[in-house]
Amino acid sequence: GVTVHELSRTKKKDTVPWFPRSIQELDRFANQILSYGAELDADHPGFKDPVYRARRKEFADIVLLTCHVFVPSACTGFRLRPVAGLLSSRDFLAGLAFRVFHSTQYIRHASKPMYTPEPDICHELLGHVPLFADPSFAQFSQEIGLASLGAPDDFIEKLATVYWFTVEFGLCKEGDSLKAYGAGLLSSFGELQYCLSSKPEIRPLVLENTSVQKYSVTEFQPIYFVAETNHSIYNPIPYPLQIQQISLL
Ligand code: HBI
Ligand code: FE
Repeated sequence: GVTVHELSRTKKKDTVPWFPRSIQELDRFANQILSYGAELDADHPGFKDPVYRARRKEFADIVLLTCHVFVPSACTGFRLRPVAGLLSSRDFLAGLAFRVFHSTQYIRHASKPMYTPEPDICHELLGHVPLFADPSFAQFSQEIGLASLGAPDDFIEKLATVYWFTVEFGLCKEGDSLKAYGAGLLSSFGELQYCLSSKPEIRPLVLENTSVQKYSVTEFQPIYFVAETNHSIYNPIPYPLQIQQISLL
């Protein structure tokens, strides 16, 4: 005979304790922590400090509210790899080929909270990470990375420029409205308002033109490119068209 054991989280006789069988199943217990602070020993300074306990609970509660946005990132297999600052376009794009996104960890200088010329952790987590949850966006990111591997410098520059005007500062159409999807816009309170105002120039995304457009990294963009939207808001460029256009560059 064959003995069948039931997987169970309750400690019934003859059952195997439940265990995760895929990375997604870790989500099942991510929110089931033991009672707040129970792991803090009675002689730990945090045990008797109500201000500390309240702050800790506040952060944990914020995570419960937000993590549903971030958890699906695991679905596309994209990973964040820490890096201490800006990488060259070639190196940064090469990471994408392996579904690796190089992410800074530091936070912008306190004297200018509304603008940073360098990526910082706010930009990475508010701008880039949520987009990686979308399978077609993840596919597009990997594709632009694969196209960069071993490519000559002038081709890398074009790919980096396309990346700039799409992933970083792209606008798209959603029905009749114009929407921002670029990470540089989603992580900038000021530029998000500005890009949808009447001030900047809006041009259609045509990769032959977009890939050679000059840009500045130290001020709001004077020009944005709008993708005609198709399937989902995170898929500004239909994937087959993307491959075709990349090979045209
Ligand atoms: N380096 N660390 C880091 N993070 C980025 O987002 C980044 C980069 N180097 C280049 C880059 N982004 C892009 O703007 C393009 O040059 C590919
Ligand atoms: Fe960025």
